[in-house]
Amino acid sequence: MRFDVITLFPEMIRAQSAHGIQGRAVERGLVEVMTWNPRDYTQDRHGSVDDRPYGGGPGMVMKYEPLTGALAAARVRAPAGSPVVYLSPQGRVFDQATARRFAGLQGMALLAGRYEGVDERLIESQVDEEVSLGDFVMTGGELAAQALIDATVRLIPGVLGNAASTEEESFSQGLLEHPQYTRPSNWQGRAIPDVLMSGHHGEIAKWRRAMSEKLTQKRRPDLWTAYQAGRKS
Ligand code: 4FN
Repeated sequence: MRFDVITLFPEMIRAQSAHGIQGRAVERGLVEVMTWNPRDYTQDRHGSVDDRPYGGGPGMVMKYEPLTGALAAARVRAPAGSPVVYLSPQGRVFDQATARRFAGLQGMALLAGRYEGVDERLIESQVDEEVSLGDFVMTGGELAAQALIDATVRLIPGVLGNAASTEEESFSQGLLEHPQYTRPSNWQGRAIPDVLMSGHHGEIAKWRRAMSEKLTQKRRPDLWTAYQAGRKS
């Protein structure tokens, strides 16, 4: 899968595709991440990527021309059918189902904003979908793009060593994870639950399931409600 990211800070995007599971996926040719900087597509002598908002007010707005230039260049390289996704607080909140949908694509272009955002006409004419990371104020869309890429890449077949680990984990089924423990079995007087030492795989699975359900009910009643609704259908 290929990601084309339009950003004024390409180093931010490159940093994460150089490390960990994403780094290995890139090395193995399963994932390609390319950045396009609007700064390289400026029209005026000063190379400005932002300008004052019509109607006045604080802050600056990302200019249409440098963005459309960067997007046009990205589109030449992007696989056919790649949607243009704008990371923005106006978008639908990103979730695991959306990550799954994106992981089925050949490619996608991600637009990360800065300042107060981008000229609305660019969104109307060039953006296929808006996606938000959540309800908080950020200074740029890069971190949201990184989060989207991270969650999507690990779902691409072959990226994680063990195919089971992607969808077997509780969260993929809509539940929180049960508590995890590793050695030593007794740490400063704190022992681990006996069942985990029993070697009884059926009992361990039952305990983990029960813990996942209890934790989800208590901490995330919204997830619990959605999980129960999903089970019935
Ligand atoms: N943020 C809100 C209301 C009004 C503005 C913002 C805000 C960065 C380019 C957008 C923020 C949050 C989640 C992108 C927030 C996200 C952004 C995101 C984002 C610079 C313009 C801006 C939601 C609090 C009501 C700045 C809330 N997911 N504007 O943050 O890009 O993707």
